[in-house]
Amino acid sequence: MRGAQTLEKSSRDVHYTPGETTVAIIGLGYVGLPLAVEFASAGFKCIGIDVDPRKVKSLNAQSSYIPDVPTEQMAPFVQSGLLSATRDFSALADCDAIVICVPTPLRKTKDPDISHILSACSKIVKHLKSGHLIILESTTYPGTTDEVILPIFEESGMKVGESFFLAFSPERVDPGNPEFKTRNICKIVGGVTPECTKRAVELYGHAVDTVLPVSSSKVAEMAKLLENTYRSVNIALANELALMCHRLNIDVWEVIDAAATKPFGYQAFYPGPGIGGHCIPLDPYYLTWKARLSGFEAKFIGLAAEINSAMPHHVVDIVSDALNTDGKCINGSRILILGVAYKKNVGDTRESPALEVMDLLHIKGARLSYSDPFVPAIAHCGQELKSVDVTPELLSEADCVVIITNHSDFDYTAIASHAKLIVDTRNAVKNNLGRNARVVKL
Ligand code: SAJ
Repeated sequence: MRGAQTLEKSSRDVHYTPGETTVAIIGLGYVGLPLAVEFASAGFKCIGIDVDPRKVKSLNAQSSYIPDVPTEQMAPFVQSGLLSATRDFSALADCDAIVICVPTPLRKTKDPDISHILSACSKIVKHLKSGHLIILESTTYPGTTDEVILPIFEESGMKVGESFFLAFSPERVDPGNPEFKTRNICKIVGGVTPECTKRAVELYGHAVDTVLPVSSSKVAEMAKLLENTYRSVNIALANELALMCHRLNIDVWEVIDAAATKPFGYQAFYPGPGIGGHCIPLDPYYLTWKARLSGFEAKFIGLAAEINSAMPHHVVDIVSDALNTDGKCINGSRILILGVAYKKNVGDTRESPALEVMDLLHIKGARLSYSDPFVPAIAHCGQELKSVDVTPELLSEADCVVIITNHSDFDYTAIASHAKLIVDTRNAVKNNLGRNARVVKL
């Protein structure tokens, strides 16, 4: 990879050796657990530290709770003692490197919430010892590593780049991605000092195929935010185009497919019911918040987030208009939601737009049910709603079927032939399906 650095090793540069080095991974979620397994498979003793006793218990019982980490891949490392988990931060005393993979959500005010990072660092500093390499992987705003975390560790009296080493390396895990896993996704690494960068590059070089050193932790923090803000902005463009095409009575999906024939200079993004997940809805706010602190208003990024977060309301408007054409209103209508996960073929409902669409429809009096093969139950308006099976009867009884998440498991031919009215926010019901239903697309 251009700019990537292969590891030129000499004895003075070797600090981390399989069989001798112990790596601590703080946070055993969808980022930390795959990383722990990669280090273990490279021969490093790996200690996972998590505040959730269930994760610790499951790992030590050789049972994986992360779909991307098969139990059969993880179990042998637990069995051999290479991989273990604990809730006790004192285990850090036996570690040489510490990687922090904790969540970075947003507060209700859409401001960054780095409390999990601060909590981890306040525990690490109690066990900080000479030679420790600490790497933050959690997505955060530029400056977190050297303006917030570094002072916490330097309270110990130790000097960064000399007695301990600190770097940032963005996680780039894409849950469910069959092609790109932790090992074969280029790892960007930016240290607080050149020696910090060098040591982090050396360590990751054992667990990841390609490592790219950059000049600072800020560059590494910013690169991650660019990656995901790029998606937010382009998805917002697709959503705004959909709003435009809806008024102009143009099929936005056909427009996008036509544009996608351009072999260069264009990447297809698609409109949808809004954006969900743990990254794209949040990351741009980390960027705009930090920019605002330095007196810069990132208008473009903020507007994109506004457009994306307005999409659930647009979906409800389309449902209302579609029912109205049938002489019905949302109030009292039986509405079946297909797919509540935040994207296709996953079971994660975090920030899922489906939940907001359902709340808005509930407020307007809809009689709601949902089906999602990946999500057996959700909390909805203070009660538990269970996923229902999609049957011909259920489809024909519904006044409107709303496709929010286009899981591959759904039988769209059957849906199109039994439903009366479909609002399709993902272009899932292709035009060529023999259908009884009237289909209204985003
Ligand atoms: N979405 C659209 N239109 C699109 C693409 C996505 O509406 O054209 C929606 C999805 O339905 C979802 C949300 O946006 O609700 C986010 O989708 P995503 O495809 O960005 O998936 P994520 O949230 O899992 O993003 C992750 C990110 N990975 C990391 O942060 C490490 C992102 O950088 C990846 O590019 C993305 O996966 C991916 O490519 O799948």
